[in-house]
Amino acid sequence: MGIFLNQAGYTVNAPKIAVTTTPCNFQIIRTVDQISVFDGITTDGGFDASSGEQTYHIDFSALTIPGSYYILSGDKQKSPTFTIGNEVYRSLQKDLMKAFYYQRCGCALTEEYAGEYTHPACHTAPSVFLEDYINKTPNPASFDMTGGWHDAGDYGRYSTAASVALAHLLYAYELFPESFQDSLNIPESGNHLPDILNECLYELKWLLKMQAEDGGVYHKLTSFSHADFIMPQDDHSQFLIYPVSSMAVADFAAIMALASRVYKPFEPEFSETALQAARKSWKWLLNNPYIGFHNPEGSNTGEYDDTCDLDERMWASAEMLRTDFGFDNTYLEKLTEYVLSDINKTDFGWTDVSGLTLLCTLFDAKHSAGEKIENALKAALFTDADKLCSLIDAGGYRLGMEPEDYVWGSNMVVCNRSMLLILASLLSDADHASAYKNAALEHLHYLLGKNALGISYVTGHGDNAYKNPHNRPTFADGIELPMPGWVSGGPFKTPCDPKAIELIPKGTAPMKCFVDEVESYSTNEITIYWNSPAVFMTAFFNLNP
Ligand code: G3I
Ligand code: 9MR
Ligand code: ZN
Repeated sequence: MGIFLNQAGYTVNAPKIAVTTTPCNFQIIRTVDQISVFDGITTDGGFDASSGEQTYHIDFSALTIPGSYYILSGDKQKSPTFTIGNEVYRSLQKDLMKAFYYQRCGCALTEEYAGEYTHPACHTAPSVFLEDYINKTPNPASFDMTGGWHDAGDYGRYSTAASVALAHLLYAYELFPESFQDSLNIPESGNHLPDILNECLYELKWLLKMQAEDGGVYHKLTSFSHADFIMPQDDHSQFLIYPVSSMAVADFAAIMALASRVYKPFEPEFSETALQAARKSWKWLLNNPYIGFHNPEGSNTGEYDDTCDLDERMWASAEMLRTDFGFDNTYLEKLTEYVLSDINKTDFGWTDVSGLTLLCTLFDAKHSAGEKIENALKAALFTDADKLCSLIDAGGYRLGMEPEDYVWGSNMVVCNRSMLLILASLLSDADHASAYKNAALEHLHYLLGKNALGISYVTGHGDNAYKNPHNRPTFADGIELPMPGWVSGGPFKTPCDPKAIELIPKGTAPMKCFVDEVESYSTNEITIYWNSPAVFMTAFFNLNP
């Protein structure tokens, strides 16, 4: 039961289709005066495999007058309120981006910038190598590894997760710079950098500390076990430098090459440092095989284990080629080898970063990779984009998702697919561009409430936004509402935390396997790389309403 729609709202000329599960007449009521401004009857939306529901569509695309509304059905169901207007995603984008500031580690969050979500500096003690910690080495070497963003609801900092989040943000800035003019009210605001670059610099400077002398990059910096549900400044556990993984090295080379390019006009010195760091890690990659990562016995912090590093290496080669063209022939050699192999080319998550290759290469104004590689990447992009469009037309909730796609962090899959469709839209002719754009937009609608639970998966945005993210400060700070602008991981078809297992009956349809409970880390955590693709999406739609 219910009427499900984007609770943040719709841009004026966007198609607007809400979903419900019973056929009915409907009216659209303007909230200022409670007057009905539009009416109609539902159409058959078909069976939706991911929700297990027969759906009906409420199409009000023809309503293009800006304002605030809700839908009232013949059987007296009322939808959440929504706005029509071309600025509807502006505060959303700002909050999604500001969220990264709240993750800053190693500095105090002051009232001026953090409002009520203040806390003193956290995790400022020196770190030691995991090996020394396990062997209880007397007087172990210790290092200043402070800074960066907390990864998620935990206090760890992980190189691959960091790189992927940074990539979504820096590419968003590179493609849609006009969308990042608003101040985020962070300590650096008003300086010579746009705030997205100020915020990313905080993470990049930390990430540089994760590079070893020989160009290797440590996989993660975490405590041995997750902290209790306490504020970050109260977590005094020893932070540990875990071993190098080849995924971390390749992601590092890629993100430093990208950063070197993006920061060059603003911070030439940092740009040069990033380039030198990238070259060093590239060399490491040429001389070393795949090195995986697993936690040692007894350690339960995030693993980000990955059995294949070819997609990371492919992305690194693309970025090195574009930023450092002409410096080293191996960039193009390697890129050619990977792109012409049969590895996937279209994912944007932390396990599979292959799509970032496409993002880097197809938007390179110098066309450093050449036509053959560009064509191979384009073919992969459009094949997948068209598949997603067919899925949207086949599913009642109009989403490029299948039941098996509801993995841990399914909202990232949703956002990543939207990114892919946005790229397809940017790279195609006017006719096709609008179809891909509308397909991408359906994913934003899903995230903000057009889903079988009618939940907005962004804190503070929507009448029925979730409120209890698995986030340590949210639990420990004693403040009623969570910080705004956090994307939840979302439905997970096989939830594996005790709270979700207790509350979600076996056999529940994938799209409904979610609980808004602070304990549910497998359905309701937050992370930097679930927010970052949402920033990418909203930056595009704010510029192209
Ligand atoms: O790779 C397989 C794939 O082959 C298979 O089809 C699919 C079906 O379920 O599963 C895939 O593996 C999943 C993997 O993520 C990659 O998507 C695992 O089942 C799933 O358990 C795993 O979840 C990860 C989770 O950590 C547990 O390792 C999440 O993606 C990842 O976002 C999450 O990350 C945690 C960090 O460890 C710690 N910090 C918080 C963060 C968010 O919860
Ligand atoms: O809180 C942790 C969350 O950030 C991680 O994503 C998750 C998987 O690594 O683990 C959570 O911590 C749980 C731990 O794994 C098991 N004991 C309960 C912890 C949460 O209350
Ligand atoms: Zn911290």
